[in-house]
Amino acid sequence: MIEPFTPEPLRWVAEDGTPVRELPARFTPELLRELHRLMVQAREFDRKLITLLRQGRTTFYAQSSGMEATQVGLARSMRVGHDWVWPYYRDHTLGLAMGVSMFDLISQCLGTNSDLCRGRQMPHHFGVKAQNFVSISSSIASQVPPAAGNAIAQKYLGTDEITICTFGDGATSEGDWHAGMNMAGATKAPCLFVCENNQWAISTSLREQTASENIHIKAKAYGMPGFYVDGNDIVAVMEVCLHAAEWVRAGNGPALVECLTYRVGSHSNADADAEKHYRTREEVEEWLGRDPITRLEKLLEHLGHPVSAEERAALIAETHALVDAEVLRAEATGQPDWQIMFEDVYADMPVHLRDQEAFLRQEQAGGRA
Ligand SMILES: Cc1ncc(C[n+]2csc(CCOP(=O)(O)OP(=O)(O)O)c2C)c(N)n1
Ligand SMILES: [Mg+2]
Repeated sequence: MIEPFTPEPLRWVAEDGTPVRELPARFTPELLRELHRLMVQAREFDRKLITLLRQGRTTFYAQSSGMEATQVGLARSMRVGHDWVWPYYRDHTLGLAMGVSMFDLISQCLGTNSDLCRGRQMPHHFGVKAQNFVSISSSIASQVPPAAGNAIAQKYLGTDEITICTFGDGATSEGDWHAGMNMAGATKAPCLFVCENNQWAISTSLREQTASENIHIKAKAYGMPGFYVDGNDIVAVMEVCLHAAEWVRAGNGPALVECLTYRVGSHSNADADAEKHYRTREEVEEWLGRDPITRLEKLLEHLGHPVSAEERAALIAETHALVDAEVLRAEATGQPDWQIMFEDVYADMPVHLRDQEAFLRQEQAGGRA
């Protein structure tokens, strides 16, 4: 039994890698190594995409470094392609761990012809139909009411699908968040809300964000259980999310999971060198010392299945090579033509858009007479 509303985050693995609760049988060395692989790949994906940003090949990126256990753990506790995910903009690691290909992600970031949205979305705001991974919106918490609506529809249709809705700590101050939570609670909709509490909303700290002691206690007001979990302990994240998802799937209504983690990098390319402006280097160093990948490596070592330095180096090199190859493959498909911005929305294009398209066509042909 996993208790909601605990004063401290639930944890399975201590920072030194020793289990503090019995490790469930599903955590075989093979699974733990697979989780490790996904987390290292995600970390290196961040590094490579930041390089692409600096080269001017993409224009926006929000890294998830430090938050890999939260996103990979959540991904591995859902039924991919069956459940529906309403994510937020830092969730590319969630997508990767759900099986979204690096090629699709990179194509979206570069806005090439191979991009599933063909360059119409802001970079790093992808959506992929195969995984029921709904298009990301930049407007904080705007995904929460439609996620509740999605779950209400699932309930009325009588499916055993559930909806998973993610957001940051900052999102919980938005009106949309409360409206969505209230709707899901009042209708007992099958929605698993997951707060990726990285303790900062750009430059606003968690303490400035809310007078509540933590985020998960807010669930009480909406008639749902709130679970508090160490978001840098992948075993804990998976166990709690699996438990909460099963509870939701069984028809009990929604649940909230708060994963306590930390964003070790900048918020996005809009605020490089974050700690110089709003947080101390000491704070960042402290959380770098609680790295989720290192903790999993220590657990594997404790269990007698260590990841060697050579294996880790090979995995990093392999990821870099894969990203490089997929960038070239995506760029080779070229940039979408300007006309595509008028396509795929209306079956019959409204008159104002027809006028705009005609205007642009004339401009492209050398300007108006
Ligand atoms: C409605 C709205 N208000 C403000 C912003 C500007 N903004 C972008 S990200 C962000 C911080 C969000 O923090 P959090 O929800 O904790 O997510 P994190 O970036 O930490 O993962 C803000 C205020 C926005 N995108 N949308
Ligand atoms: Mg945050």
